[in-house]
Amino acid sequence: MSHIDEKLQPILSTLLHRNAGEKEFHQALNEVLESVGRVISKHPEYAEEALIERICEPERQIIFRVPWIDDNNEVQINRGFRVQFNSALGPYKGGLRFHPSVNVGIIKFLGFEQTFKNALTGLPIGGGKGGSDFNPRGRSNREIMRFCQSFMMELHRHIGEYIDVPAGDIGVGGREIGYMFGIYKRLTNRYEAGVLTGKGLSYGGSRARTEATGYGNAYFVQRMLGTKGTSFDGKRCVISGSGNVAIYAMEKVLSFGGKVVACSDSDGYVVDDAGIDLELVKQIKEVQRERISEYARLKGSGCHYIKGGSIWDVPCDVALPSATQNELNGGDAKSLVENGVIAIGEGANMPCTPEAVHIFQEAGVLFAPGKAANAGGVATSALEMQQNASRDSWTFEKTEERLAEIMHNIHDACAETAEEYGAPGNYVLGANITGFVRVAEAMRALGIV
Ligand code: NDP
Ligand code: 2IT
Repeated sequence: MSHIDEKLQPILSTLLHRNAGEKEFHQALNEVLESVGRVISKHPEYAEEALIERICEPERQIIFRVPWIDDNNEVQINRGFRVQFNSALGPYKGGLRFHPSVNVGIIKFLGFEQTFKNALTGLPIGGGKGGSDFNPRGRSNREIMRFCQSFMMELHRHIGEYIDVPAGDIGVGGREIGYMFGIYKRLTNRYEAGVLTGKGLSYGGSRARTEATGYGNAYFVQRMLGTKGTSFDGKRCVISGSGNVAIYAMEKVLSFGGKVVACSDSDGYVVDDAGIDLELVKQIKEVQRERISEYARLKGSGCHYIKGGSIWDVPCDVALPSATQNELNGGDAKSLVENGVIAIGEGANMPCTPEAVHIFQEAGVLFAPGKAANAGGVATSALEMQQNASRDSWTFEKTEERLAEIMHNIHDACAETAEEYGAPGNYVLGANITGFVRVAEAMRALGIV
């Protein structure tokens, strides 16, 4: 709590107390309130009418039972969540995560971050997040379908194109969105395309949504590198994870002339000094749904797989953590800095611990926080909602052009705000303040609701 403005300290202690044990939510609250301290000394009106307390309290939290039957005819029970955090700027918007680690604190941290991220996009979307502690690993297609159907059997009454629009996140991709859209359509008897995003192209999805988060992160970091007169061209990059965000970050980094030398999953990482073969990663992860160790087995010489360990020991110029929260700690940050890293772009949500962020900033490493750098996914989701609302479908080129423009605008807004608040180059401060002010302005106009 040491860096928090005095006026905000009692607010933060109350928040920590009434959200006891929710450590990821505490971490996100700490980080945002640290930045907000600077705003209220300039604009005391944002600390009036309990605005900060209201912004930190989700509008609605839904927790439900998800019973389903596995392939052995056994009944399984999971817990479902949807936290509708803030609707000042538009319908709640944010992904669904299926992972055994999911709990209410994780969904609240994600929903809180999402609120400011969505504000940064400049598009009319509020913030929300949901998911389940369901573990998709090793489950058959039919089990995944039955789980998605049971999950939506409850969730459908809480969502809608003008209410709350979920999408994917960890463990939820095109297959799961398809199953959830199918059962939503049946339950409601409505072809309401705008109720979910990340849909397949055959039934109302947007081109470039699959690619958007990873591409967006690469666009953001490319622009950030540009402020120092450099670019991805010729740079060695390490990208953690090998899911949706990681794969398409690799694709765009390659097209910018960078070289990706390592990627991972939760079991270990692969290093391929010749450059990761993206088509092979796609085949293993998107088609076969296999482990990343398969990559080393199929690729053979020149490439090695390290079980466990830390991918951040691999020397690189640019690191894009794209797996999960707190995957990069202080020790990892130190070894990256010692190995000469110049830029970090958070593809995942809150992948760097506060200690790691501090180390990067002290060392003068360019640091792009997740709520800015990975906003391209949700921004393109909002473009999918636009296309659905106008019963239109844009080309890949047009959609990607909009995405690139949005990422550049987010970058520039964060950089300008950081300057305005006397901390040039501090994108964490820039992102938190820009997002906060946009939500706060709307909330002030809407009265105490
Ligand atoms: P995927 O499920 O497609 O991929 C997740 C990847 O991260 C997998 O390689 C997975 O490995 C690894 N991973 C997941 N959990 C852990 C863990 N606890 N420890 C180590 N590795 C882990 O998810 P996405 O690519 O969609 O999401 C990745 C991150 O990006 C998340 O933080 C998500 O919130 C964020 N994000 C996603 C967006 C999107 O549009 N999809 C938008 C913005 C942010 P394994 O297979 O072994 O579990
Ligand atoms: O964290 C995120 O921004 C996402 N998982 C994407 C959310 C969305 O609604 O597209």
